[in-house]
Amino acid sequence: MSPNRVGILMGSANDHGVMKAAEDVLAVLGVETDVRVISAHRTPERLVRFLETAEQEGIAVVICGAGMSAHLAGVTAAHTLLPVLGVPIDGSPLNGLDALLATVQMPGGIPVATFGIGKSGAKNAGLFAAQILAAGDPALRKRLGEYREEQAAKVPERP
Ligand code: RP5
Repeated sequence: MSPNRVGILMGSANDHGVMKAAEDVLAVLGVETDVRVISAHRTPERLVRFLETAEQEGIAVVICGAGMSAHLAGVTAAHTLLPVLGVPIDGSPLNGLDALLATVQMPGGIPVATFGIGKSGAKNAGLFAAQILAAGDPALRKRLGEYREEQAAKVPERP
């Protein structure tokens, strides 16, 4: 098991369609993930149990995706010193604006790094988690550089 794993938590199995974007980009970069459905309000004990052993299990960064009055990232951050990245899910009648505000507006003292609403936010959270890990992993840093180069090569010069 790698000591540099990323925990990907989501409040509902219904969030997986969005959070898979984080899982997929981390797989491309060769970063191991531990993907769980954990709700801050429906399964609060499951969250505490996961965080109690997360560091021993090699989790170095946690990405949390949740919709509506999304408090998963904030409650996770309250229980760990690991960096927590929050992804607001766009599955509500307010199209994720509710989750964005709930995730980004953490009171001072318990930070959550908040990403954009939906799939692009999940993808960027995955990339950002890899960039955090790359600070201590030169091979991953190289793969991230190659990923950027491949991405640039796919952009046409003209429409
Ligand atoms: C949040 O409530 C979840 O993250 C999900 O986005 C939203 C609705 O959950 P479901 O009713 O679809 O399970 O806890």
